[in-house]
Amino acid sequence: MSEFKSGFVTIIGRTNVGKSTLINLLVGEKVAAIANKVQTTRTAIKGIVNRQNSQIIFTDTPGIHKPKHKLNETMVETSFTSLKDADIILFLVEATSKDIGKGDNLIIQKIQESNQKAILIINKIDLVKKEDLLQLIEKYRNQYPFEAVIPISALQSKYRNIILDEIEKHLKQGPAYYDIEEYTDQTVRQLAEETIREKALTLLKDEVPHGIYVEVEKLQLRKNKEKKDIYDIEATIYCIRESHKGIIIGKNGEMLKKIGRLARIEMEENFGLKVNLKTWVKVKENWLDNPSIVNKFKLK
Ligand SMILES: Nc1nc2c(ncn2[C@@H]2O[C@H](COP(=O)(O)OP(=O)(O)OP(=O)(O)O)[C@@H](O)[C@H]2O)c(=O)[nH]1
Ligand SMILES: [Mg+2]
Repeated sequence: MSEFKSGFVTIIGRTNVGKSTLINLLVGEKVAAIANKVQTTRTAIKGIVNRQNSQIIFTDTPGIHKPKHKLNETMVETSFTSLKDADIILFLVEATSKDIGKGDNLIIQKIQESNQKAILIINKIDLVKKEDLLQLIEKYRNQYPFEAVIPISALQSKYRNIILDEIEKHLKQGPAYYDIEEYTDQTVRQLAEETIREKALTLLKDEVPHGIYVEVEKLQLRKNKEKKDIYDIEATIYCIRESHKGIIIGKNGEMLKKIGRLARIEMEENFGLKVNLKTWVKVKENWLDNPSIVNKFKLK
């Protein structure tokens, strides 16, 4: 029998390049919120992959960007700190970039400082022509000695095993750190908060979704009349302005209903049981710079 291997893999990259889409693809479960907006992921999230002879623990991180407030600063700090715990780094970039930008160069510098092995993943190849992709690969290869360069689309499952096989090659002998039933380090409460926030991010525009955080106040498991398990979940969506509150609730409460409905459907699917979800909206000005709230997102 071949030896069992395990290791920690941190996924890092600029905001919106597809890191969370990739961790979900690799784990095969919804562990991280995805949105076509910048700064979707706010904290480090673990996703666990169990293979026949290995266990790989991935960490999805907030996208690297220029911080504008305390929350942003904490997010970027979390991402760079997560590099230190990694055995292998997956550096994710977008195939649509013409050159290696400032943010990507900063990440390369941090990878170098970490002294860890790094694999470059070029994502969103569905959006580019082959010759442009080859040029970008060449540029990155000249910039840093990556263990491998893998062009992918995180929307296509055929790339899953290509990435996992490559990672496995670099893993060292080690134990399974997590039970095989576990696929994330997040609690049901955190998953619920992120699901609601993801739906708000997807449905809302401009700066409204970026000023949102969600807090689950009640999470209770009970049996319904048919003796089936059901979660009663009550959550508050906090936003930074009174005008945002109006937008989140929407005309006749339509927007809030829509956010709640989509979140409930996804939670029922992911948790495998019924969910009874109630949501409220409250204003909390300046929370983005409030250390006691921002600490919630800090690396623990
Ligand atoms: N066309 C295309 N879109 C993709 C691909 N992978 C991800 N996306 C989209 O890119 C957007 C951002 O994806 P996320 O996974 O949220 O990106 P992220 O890097 O986690 O973003 P942050 O958490 O903000 O740093 C979403 O709209 C995804 O659907 C891909 O291979 N091709
Ligand atoms: Mg993300």
